[in-house]
Amino acid sequence: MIDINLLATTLHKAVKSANATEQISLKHSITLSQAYEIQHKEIALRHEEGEKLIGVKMGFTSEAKMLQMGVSDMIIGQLTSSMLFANNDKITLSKFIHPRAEPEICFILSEDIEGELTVDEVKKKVSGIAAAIEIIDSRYENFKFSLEDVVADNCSSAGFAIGEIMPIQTSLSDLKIDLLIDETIVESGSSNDILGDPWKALSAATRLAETYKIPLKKGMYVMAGAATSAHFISGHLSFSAEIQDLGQIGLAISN
Ligand code: OOG
Ligand code: MG
Repeated sequence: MIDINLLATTLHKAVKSANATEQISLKHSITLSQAYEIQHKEIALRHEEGEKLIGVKMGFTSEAKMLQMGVSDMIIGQLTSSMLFANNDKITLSKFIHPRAEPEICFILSEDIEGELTVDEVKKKVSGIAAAIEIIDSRYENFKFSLEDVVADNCSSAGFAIGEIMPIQTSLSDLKIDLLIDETIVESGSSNDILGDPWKALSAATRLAETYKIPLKKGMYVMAGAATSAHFISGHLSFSAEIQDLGQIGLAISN
């Protein structure tokens, strides 16, 4: 028997204590829909502590990420108010377990969305686009997981920051995307690496949000998923994302 509440509480404690926990799949076999139930329960525990849902994130929308983590399906996670940082904020490493950074594109929703929308439809539901950086921090030992494990762990969501919000450009074709650590480029990719077109990630987010009952509301952030593989940030001073036409966003690191 799977105890959804217990598994969610264990993951929530791992978040709060910044101590890794064992992969669920080593002991239990859970389905994808049970994994999303655990994710929802962990988010409910955050709500009880006063956090708010402020967006969603897509995961594994690029081949680079699928290869790096050894999984091959798109996933959706939930972004809460405690995860949002402002440009140049200093993050405290001890609040994370083994954080990694990855460069992303973020959409801001101009209206509530219900149901699955096509690429053409989602383009009319966005008020702005920004360069973004995501901090992922798997709550599992050694950053190892199955697809169900990572979904239960809210897709490793731990932090994010967005740059200046830009007006919508309907073509996000072939924009250069760089991840910098200590001001040196460590990964380079293209917006085309995100499902061939980041707008497809937003359309996919509407499908997964509908399937797994995650509300998409006006003003929410939707992260399209990393274009490159992610890098550990421990031992460094800063990291940033630079995206052609969208600008840059960076965070500083303290111990
Ligand atoms: C899971 C999160 C994946 C992305 O952008 O593909 C993700 C992980 O790699 O830990 O955020
Ligand atoms: Mg990501």
